[in-house]
Amino acid sequence: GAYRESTVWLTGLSGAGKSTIAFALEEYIVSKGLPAYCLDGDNIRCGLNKNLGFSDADRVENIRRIAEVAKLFADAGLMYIVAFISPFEEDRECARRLHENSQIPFIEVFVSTPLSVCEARDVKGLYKKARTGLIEGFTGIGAPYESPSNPDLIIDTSVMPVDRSVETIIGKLAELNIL
Ligand code: GGZ
Repeated sequence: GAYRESTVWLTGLSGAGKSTIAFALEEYIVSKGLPAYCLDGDNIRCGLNKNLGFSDADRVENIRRIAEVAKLFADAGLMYIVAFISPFEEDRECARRLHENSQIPFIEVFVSTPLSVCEARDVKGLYKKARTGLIEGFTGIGAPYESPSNPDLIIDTSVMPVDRSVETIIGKLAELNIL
């Protein structure tokens, strides 16, 4: 099938469902014989960005590098799927501009699952640690998350299951003639 190199950028709180959606989307695209590659905090923060923590400055640098890598991968012909909290609007806008300057489609997906739901899930126990002060500056508790003002899609996994979320993104990619 035909496809266009592109970056799908998922943003949202810890536990919102970004990585789950990202890897399910990757699996779908790869099952169609097309090249997709997914990056999330678990893989990139252990390697390329292992010298970065969670201060504002480090998050800015984290997102800057990821945006550059995404652009290069997309330039090389891949459909890139990025799943980071990416809490700052300005950094996400930089990532968008970087792509658009190279004529690479950039699709920002706001995974808008509310804090209360993310915290109730607490898959890794990090919210509990943040509430008890064991982690300082946890996004949504002691550090800000700036919701996107103009995302291409909004997905709330507290009301939409993963398969429907993936279908919604695929529908958007089809509408944009990317997939
Ligand atoms: C937010 C943190 C923090 C702090 C560790 N704040 O649920 P997770 O574990 O897998 O997702 C979170 C991940 C966030 O990394 P990102 O690279 O996506 O963040 S950013 O875009 O803001 O640079 C969480 C874990 O790392 N984690 N400490 N203080 N998330």
